[in-house]
Amino acid sequence: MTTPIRIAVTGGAGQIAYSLLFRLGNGEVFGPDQPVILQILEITPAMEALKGVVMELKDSAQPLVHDIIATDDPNVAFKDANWVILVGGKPRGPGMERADLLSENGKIFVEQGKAINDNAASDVRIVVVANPCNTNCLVAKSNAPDIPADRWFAMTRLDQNRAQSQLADKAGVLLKEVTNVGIWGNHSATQFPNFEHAKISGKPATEVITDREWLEGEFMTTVQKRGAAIIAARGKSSAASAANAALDTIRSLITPTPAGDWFSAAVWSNGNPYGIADGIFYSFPLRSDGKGNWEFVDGLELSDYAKSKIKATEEELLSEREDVKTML
Ligand code: NAX
Repeated sequence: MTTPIRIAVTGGAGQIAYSLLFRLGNGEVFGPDQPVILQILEITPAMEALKGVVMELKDSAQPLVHDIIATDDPNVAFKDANWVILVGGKPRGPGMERADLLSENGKIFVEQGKAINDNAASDVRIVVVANPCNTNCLVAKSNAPDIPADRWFAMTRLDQNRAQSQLADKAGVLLKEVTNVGIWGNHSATQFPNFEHAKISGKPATEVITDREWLEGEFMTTVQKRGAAIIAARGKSSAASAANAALDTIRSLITPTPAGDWFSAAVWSNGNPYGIADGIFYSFPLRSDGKGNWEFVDGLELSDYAKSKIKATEEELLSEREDVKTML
């Protein structure tokens, strides 16, 4: 029998986890023959709610789920974990400044980075979803000195999926016709959803959608501010689409990237070919060999417009790093 893989998920009683947990054990990501053990972390006050989620997971009777561990101890949750999906965090409260949000979440990621370092499996890979995800990832990675830098990812896949969908709608084509969408920088309103290298049916997107004003205007702001638009419409932040993007991120890392295409995640910036500063988690277009190795997509020529965008989001990440420097 195939040995189960252990997947740790934090924020297990939250809304993203409520979509995510039920799809980790149904075979769609790791395959129909790969059993999983779910190791779910919550804070102590949410353990009762987590109990209910565990009951529902059991009631889903997914044959690939070999065990479910629910705990409020990070050392238990991350024990021997092959994948860690960090979803749990503190939301921005009323009157909270960005620096407060960074520092409140930073404390969580110091502790969790250490616990991952001390407990996870030697092949562990970590995807950070909780916001501000790029800088949370930086804090956790900085507190996990034994884990190689290339195992850490902050999620910008939801932005990529949003951008792909906007381009497909505008061009009136099926989603699969839109490729080479890359998200650059921070998962925030400064991100650059790069339409200049995107393709639609194999042609440059800018040749298919000739309305440059729409691309630089409505397209960009729709992607950058989609999170707020969903809150305004639904009264709650995006959850199912965020869980879906986390699964897409993992799938992209464990399957070879189709020839000529790429996907996005924020990764350790050292060694990037675009002159972005070292020592931050910055989203780039990436390719994976499907065996756990990824590389930067090299050689993309950036226009002056693109250069100004990728710089602005780099500056924001450098300033976020400044805000958490005591935790690194
Ligand atoms: P919820 O508030 O529904 O759930 C978060 C859960 O995390 C809560 O149950 C809370 O008790 C738990 N938690 C808090 N501190 C914890 C800790 N130290 N250890 C373990 N669990 C802890 O939020 P949800 O809607 O699920 O969103 C989770 C995170 O994803 C938020 O930070 C959110 O901002 C972020 N998002 C990131 C996105 C991305 O694209 N990267 C998009 C969606 C989402 O906004």
